[in-house]
Amino acid sequence: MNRKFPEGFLWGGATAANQLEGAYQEGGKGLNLADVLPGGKVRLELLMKPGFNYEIDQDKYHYPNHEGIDFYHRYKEDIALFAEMGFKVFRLSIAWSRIFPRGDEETPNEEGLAFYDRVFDELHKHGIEPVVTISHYETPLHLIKEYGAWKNRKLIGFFERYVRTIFDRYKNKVKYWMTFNEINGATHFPLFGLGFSASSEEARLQESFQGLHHQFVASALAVKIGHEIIPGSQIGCMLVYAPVYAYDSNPENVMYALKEEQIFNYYCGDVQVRGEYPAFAKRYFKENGIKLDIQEGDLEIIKEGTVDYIGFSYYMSRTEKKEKTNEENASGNIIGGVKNPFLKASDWGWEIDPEGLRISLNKLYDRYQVPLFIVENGLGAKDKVEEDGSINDDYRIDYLRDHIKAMGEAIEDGVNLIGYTPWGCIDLVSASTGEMSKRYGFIYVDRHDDGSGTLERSRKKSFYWYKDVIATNGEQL
Ligand code: BGP
Repeated sequence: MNRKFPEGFLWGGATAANQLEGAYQEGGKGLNLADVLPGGKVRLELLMKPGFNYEIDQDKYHYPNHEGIDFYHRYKEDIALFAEMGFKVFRLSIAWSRIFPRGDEETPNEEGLAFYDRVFDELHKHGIEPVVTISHYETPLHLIKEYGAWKNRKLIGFFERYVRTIFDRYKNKVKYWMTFNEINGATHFPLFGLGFSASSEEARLQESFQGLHHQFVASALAVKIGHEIIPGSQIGCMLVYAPVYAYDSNPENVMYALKEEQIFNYYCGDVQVRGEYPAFAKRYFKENGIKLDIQEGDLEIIKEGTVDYIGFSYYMSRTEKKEKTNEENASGNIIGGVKNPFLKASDWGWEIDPEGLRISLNKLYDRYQVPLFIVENGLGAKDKVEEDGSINDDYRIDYLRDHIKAMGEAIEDGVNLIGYTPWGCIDLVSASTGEMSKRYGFIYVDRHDDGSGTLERSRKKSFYWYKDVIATNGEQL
């Protein structure tokens, strides 16, 4: 018998606007970052190297986010399927450029606001509570081209206007919010979260830590404003969390792993949860030639706008060694590290480590003592549709079962975990590769890497399995 989860545990699934909505030029929406990212292997290369060129080359590439999985027109059907699985919550993001098409105008786009009204109403009709990410890799393109995105302090003011607008509009419909998706990923791949790619490899740290400072102020303002406009709202940060293991017990490797853990995993959490820059930042900045421009009043805002909970994504752990050779690199894992001899990896090289989730939950709770919410987790895999139309994704069920067991253990360890929304509960466009064939869903979508397919939805084996998990509150795995 498995562990039953706490009463009221928030089971559900997670998505982001740019990866499922499509309709990229409908309803008055402006272009955003995701609209200019081509699909296929080239995406990862472009994402990781400095000097990304934002000009759309329609003839050369396919842009999978333009159509997504057409949630914009099919949300009713999709929400009915989520309800059939028994979802308590559904995580989605609001595309900033649907609300402010350019990002810097004074008046919002009513059609964009009305679209999310319809989506939230539909969710509530089925008794599903929305969990909204305010910014998920979707900076309006105009803000990128005109202002240099989060490099520029002006973005704080534009973001403030955007959050006031959506808090006001949805105050009776949305209680759970998160500010910036995977905010700490910015130092590795600034393009996604900060909307700019570094001007050079040498400039990457300076530019991304400055961009992060602007986001910290913006996020803290959002928390303050949200609490004023929506009493009782829960506003969280969102981290990409991969616990860092030392490759072996050599103290030099242990220290190296600890330092990586501090700067990658804890830096943003410390600022957003504790409201202060951590002590270890000073030395790191000095050694890496980073100088932050912090203006008067910024630190007070950060102090006053601490988050209510930590939302985080968990896909894998990371193993570190001070001196590593090329062959030891964990291939495919975009966060880096060396191969862990104890772990198997997904087809994309992401190491599978359910025990690492229990470790993560313990570490995060020990450090912060605020409620934790796993807002992404899952296995990207290629699915096969059988002749009778069935999809037997036992590998996905195995992955999720092991991770849910680890969550149960962590709760028993004393961790306050409030919910679980596996990533891509319906197949959608992959963020790092732009592929459709890297699937996470309980619901299959007939759509392929080249843009072909009917977009028809069907239930995978995992759909029925997850439905039972929710119905028994985690007891039947
Ligand atoms: C996270 C992002 C998601 C997402 C997921 C899976 O980093 O927040 O947007 O897509 O990872 O990654 P991928 O789609 O690259 O497999």
